[in-house]
Amino acid sequence: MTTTHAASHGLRLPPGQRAVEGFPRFGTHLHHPAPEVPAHHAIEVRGAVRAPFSVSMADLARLPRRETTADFHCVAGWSAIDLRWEGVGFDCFYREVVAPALDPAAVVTHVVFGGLDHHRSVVTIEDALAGDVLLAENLDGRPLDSDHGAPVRLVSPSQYGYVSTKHLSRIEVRTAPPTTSHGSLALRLLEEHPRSRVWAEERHGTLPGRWVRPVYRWLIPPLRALCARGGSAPRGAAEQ
Ligand SMILES: Nc1nc2c(c(=O)[nH]1)N[C@H]1C(S)=C(S)[C@@H](COP(=O)(O)O)O[C@H]1N2
Ligand SMILES: [Mo]
Repeated sequence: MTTTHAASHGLRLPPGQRAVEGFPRFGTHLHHPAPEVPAHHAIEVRGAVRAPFSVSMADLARLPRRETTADFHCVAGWSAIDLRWEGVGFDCFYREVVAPALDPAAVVTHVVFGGLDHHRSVVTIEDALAGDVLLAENLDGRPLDSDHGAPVRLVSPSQYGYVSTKHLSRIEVRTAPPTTSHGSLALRLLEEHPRSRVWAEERHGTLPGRWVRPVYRWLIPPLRALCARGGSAPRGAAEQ
């Protein structure tokens, strides 16, 4: 199945986004080089399941494949155009692998996706099961490199980039949202929206998306500088 999000009409980009050349490495953990991938990488499934279990890359390879061509939108305001992802649809993974293992009494409301670098994203079950959400292993016909989330990442093109956890190593199914402690002022300023849908400009938990646009945009150059120091060669024109 192929899903194409790239609208051919004039309203191609969601509000407040600007296209960049190429696809920069970006994120919340840029001060570190991309994590080493263990030789036998596996995704741990835990939470509202009868017992936690691991899904190896070989297990994943046995599920039906799906391709999604979509633009990728970072909350800081850059968009990478026309990326072709290939992997396993998260709805299929959920139906085939997670659902049979669920605690029978559990009513799942949220899924938490965790990465090897401890980045994590919280997604409502409705958003996680949308048809364009993938556990992606390939980008533009090649296996993911470490910049973009080797060996497997979440890709949720309708939500801001921080949802798309790279180096995916943990999937936690939950019956309530996790409680996040926004202790410091800095964390409160960058409060995530519970849905994070790009076309609704849900950039922030409490403030209107268009208000926080300029603040997030200022963050791009310092974050890119961190990326360069993190040991990974920056490529493409990331700066606005
Ligand atoms: N594991 C992990 N996943 C992550 C991040 C991160 O720092 N670590 N950053 C997020 C953010 S904010 C963005 S915009 C995208 C960037 O993806 P890219 O580096 O492939 O461009 O990854 C998201 N997923
Ligand atoms: Mo981002």
